[in-house]
Amino acid sequence: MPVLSYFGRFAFLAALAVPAVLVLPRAAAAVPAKAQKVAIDNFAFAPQVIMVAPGTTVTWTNDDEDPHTVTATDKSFHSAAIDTDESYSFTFTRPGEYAYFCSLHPHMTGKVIVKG
Ligand SMILES: [Cu+2]
Repeated sequence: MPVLSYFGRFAFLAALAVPAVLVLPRAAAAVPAKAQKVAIDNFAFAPQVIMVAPGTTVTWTNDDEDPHTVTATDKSFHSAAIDTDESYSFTFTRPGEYAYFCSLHPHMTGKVIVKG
């Protein structure tokens, strides 16, 4: 029967297409993995200000001989003391400006700007 065969083909294609339509927007909305590095060197964060996309994981690595921390001014993130050659990571999901400092040396300041 040509009509059934046509319908059968349509149903088969529709069965393939519907899941694709349901899945694709979710895949497109998923935040791709992003990473950004900040060095802690000579009692300073370098670069001092960075701009990242939402979903970015920022990793601070201490290149100094002294321990440092990465402490958000609004307390939204806070590392423990980071020793020489150790690192701390935080993933920024929400747009905004995140000022931070080193709680051991408060004159050390930096900022992460998360922009969508
Ligand atoms: Cu410090």
